[in-house]
Amino acid sequence: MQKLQLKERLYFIGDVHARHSKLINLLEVIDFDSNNSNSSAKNEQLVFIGDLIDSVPDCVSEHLTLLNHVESLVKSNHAFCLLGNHEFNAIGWATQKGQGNWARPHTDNNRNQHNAFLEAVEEGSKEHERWITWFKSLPLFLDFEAVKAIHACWDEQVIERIKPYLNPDNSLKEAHWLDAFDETHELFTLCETLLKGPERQLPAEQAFKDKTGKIRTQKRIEWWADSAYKESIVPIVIGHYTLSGLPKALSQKVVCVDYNAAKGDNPLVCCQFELVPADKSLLATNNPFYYSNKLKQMA
Ligand SMILES: [Mn+2]
Repeated sequence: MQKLQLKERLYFIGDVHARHSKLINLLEVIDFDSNNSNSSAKNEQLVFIGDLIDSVPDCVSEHLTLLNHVESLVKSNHAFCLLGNHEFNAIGWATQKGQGNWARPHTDNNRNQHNAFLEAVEEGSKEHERWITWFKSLPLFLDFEAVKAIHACWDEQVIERIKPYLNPDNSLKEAHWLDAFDETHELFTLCETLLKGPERQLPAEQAFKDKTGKIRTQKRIEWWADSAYKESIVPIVIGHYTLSGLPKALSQKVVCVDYNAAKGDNPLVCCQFELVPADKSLLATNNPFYYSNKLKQMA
């Protein structure tokens, strides 16, 4: 993996799901102003945990301002941004595999998962292409040595196995995007585990409908509490699991920063980590959370 240009402190920001106004508000709360050299931003960096985009119709207008903002923060080394399953799926939707076939099938359900993004960029436009190209450049995981980050699941064996498919910056090599959506290719399962989390097969009578109406025959595993996953030496930060209530660590070593900012006036959450001085005994449970003020519902 290529060497990261790090500062002293990191803020891991949960799944934004196109809520740009909540991000603006959160950056005020932590006094992070990349344009002001007196702001604490000079010693700090943000880590977006993935899932910048969403389907909610009332956030169409926030997609482009959010994407432009995050891209410029990444370019200026004020931030890192991980690939989330929503960006991953959007890439598959926009990737053609020969004659009218798409890496991710153009079903209504697959469209509905990111139709606000498609509407915001205008599907098939140059703007659409530009953001798909940027999504493809995002890393699948980041190792900051004192702390690690990934969208859904840090699985050491899967990470070792996926490395040959990755560029030095941990983005997927251009030649392998079709394989990532091919269920018969090992890359499909590797990506599913890292970006969507491991699942287990349910008995037929326990199948359920998810929030999009799709019948699910598999259930997400709480991998951080599963003995099959060896406890990491350093803390791991994830998003993806849409928690509720007051932010707290999932375990001694795993923090999730996704508190469902997509919905209503739920806050956008971030968690702070100190890199200097690097504390090797760092426990995830010691790190403070910050969250955007609850926004008044716009009439
Ligand atoms: Mn997700």
